[in-house]
Amino acid sequence: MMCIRKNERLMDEIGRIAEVAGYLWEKGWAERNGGNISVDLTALMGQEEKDLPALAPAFPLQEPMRMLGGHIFYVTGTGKRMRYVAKDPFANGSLIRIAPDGSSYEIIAEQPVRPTSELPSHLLMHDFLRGKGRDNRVVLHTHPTDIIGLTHCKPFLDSRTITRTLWSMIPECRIIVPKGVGIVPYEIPGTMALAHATIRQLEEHDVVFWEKHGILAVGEDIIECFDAIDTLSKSAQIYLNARMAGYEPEGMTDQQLDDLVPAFGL
Ligand code: 2HA
Ligand code: ZN
Repeated sequence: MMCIRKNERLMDEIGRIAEVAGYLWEKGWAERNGGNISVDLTALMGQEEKDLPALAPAFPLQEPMRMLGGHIFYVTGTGKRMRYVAKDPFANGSLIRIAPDGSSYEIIAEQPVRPTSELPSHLLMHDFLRGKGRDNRVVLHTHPTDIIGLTHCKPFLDSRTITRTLWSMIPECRIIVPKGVGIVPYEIPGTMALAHATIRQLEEHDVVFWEKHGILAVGEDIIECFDAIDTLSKSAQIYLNARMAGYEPEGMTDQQLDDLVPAFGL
């Protein structure tokens, strides 16, 4: 019997997913089943692994994912908790294979765990970024308290304003999130409307804030996606702590921010 656990590179990547799931819980960003992760593992799998039999009948997708035919993803499970994904990623998530025409998916390993309610969003992000020729492998969604808090403040529901504010709290933020953040006005979680509004923001950004809900980051590496969110959260905390202490933080100047561009080759 084919056993994906013998594939070391695959298991290393699953290990990184579990590591990040643990951070999301420790950070307090993953109450109950909050947040979800998907990672494209296709490049790490051999043909026999890619051809594993389905564990359940195929599930149709609301929209065909034409760029994702034959791709295999690890996806956290619907209703599953990050703190348990950290301990047992295969009991709290599964590997899914997209049909060659992109119209459906099958669960192929290790247990028949149904994917996250945000699967439509995740797959649309992967499909969109592949269509743009980007080797996007990771979509990470989580609920950072400080960042969600900022999205309850109208003036911050503007990409330029929130990006400028968060960048100016610490130099690292300008360096680690060089494209700034996009803003998606409130939409019902798990809907295609939310997914489509998000891909419009991914034209220019790798990190998007969902109003009164959370944050979504895309990229090639799950640790780097986590780092981007972590750095934005740090900036948000500095800003909010200053406001709670009764002063408006000064922030770095435009010149100080601009000087980072040549210094770090941004
Ligand atoms: O998985 O975070 O957005 C639960 C959610 C939905
Ligand atoms: Zn969410």
